[in-house]
Amino acid sequence: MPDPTLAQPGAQIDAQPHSPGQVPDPVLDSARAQVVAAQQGTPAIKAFFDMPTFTVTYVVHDPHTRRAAIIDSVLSYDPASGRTSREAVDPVLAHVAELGLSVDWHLETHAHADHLSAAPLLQRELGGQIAIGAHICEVQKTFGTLFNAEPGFARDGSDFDRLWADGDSFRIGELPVTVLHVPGHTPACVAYVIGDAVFVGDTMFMPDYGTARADFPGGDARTLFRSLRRILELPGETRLFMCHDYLPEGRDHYAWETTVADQRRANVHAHDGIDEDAFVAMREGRDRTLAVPRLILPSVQVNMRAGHLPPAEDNGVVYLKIPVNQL
Ligand SMILES: N[C@@H](CCC(=O)N[C@@H](CS)C(=O)NCC(=O)O)C(=O)O
Ligand SMILES: [Fe+2]
Repeated sequence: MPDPTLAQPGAQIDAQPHSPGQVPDPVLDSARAQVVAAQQGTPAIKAFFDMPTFTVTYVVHDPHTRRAAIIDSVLSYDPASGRTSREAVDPVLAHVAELGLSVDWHLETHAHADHLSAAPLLQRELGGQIAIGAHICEVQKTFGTLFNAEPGFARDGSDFDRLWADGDSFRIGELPVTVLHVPGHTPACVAYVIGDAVFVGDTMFMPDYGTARADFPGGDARTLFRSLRRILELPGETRLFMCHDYLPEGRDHYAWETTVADQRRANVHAHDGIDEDAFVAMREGRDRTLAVPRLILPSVQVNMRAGHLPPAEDNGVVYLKIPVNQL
């Protein structure tokens, strides 16, 4: 029986831009051309759903070379005890070992506010480089100040091995990758266009859930709308992989894969025909009702350091801080 978490390649691809009046966007043109060219060389994608944080980690590999990337890994964390554990990473490591993959990249779509990244742990075990969008420096400045981080905490992105600018491209084995800067949820969000698949991070969620919140520091609803609609200019058959699923009412199973065409037709917050002002009013209104994520304080102070814990104190113990009455 086929593994339902192993995504299948898409069908015929529509190469034409959707909106004739759209402003020139050479980065998007090159991403669109890449999606078309990749029809014959689609990545193998395995999803791992972390139920405690509703996060999807992906292992993406080139079937020809077995070179791989791990996107948005999760280090399990119990805030009551302050304990980290390998619960979420062990199945990822088992998959990598079973298929004999060589992991070149640990890709973050953004500095997550709801879970700790496992990138350093995976890097220790598998090698590879940790990468995130270049605007992470803004996130590091904001949260470095909030957490009154030690003077040695670099706020220039140098904790990461690689910082992506909009339009950067690289390869996973023979698979072409284009990075799209898609701010709005956070200033540093990126989406990874890998062959014919896009890992959208926290821009949009499944069509029946809608979109990511835009009320974190440096977030902006109008910017988010432009970013997600930019992704939706890719060909209709382009496969889109979400970073979270929060199981909306009316659905009884978690889901994380959809297409550009499905989002354009059915995304409850941002389908074709919803204009920017209407989206912004909806998004800002909804954001006022959302609680602060359960793990935002531990997550951000670790993820701003590329997933590394803060330095140990002189007793050898690592502490995470809780700023009181600040959020
Ligand atoms: N209940 C979750 C919510 C986490 C959350 O706020 N997730 C962000 C993405 S990092 C989001 O956009 N959520 C949209 C929503 O909750 O409607 C938690 O506490 O961890
Ligand atoms: Fe997020």
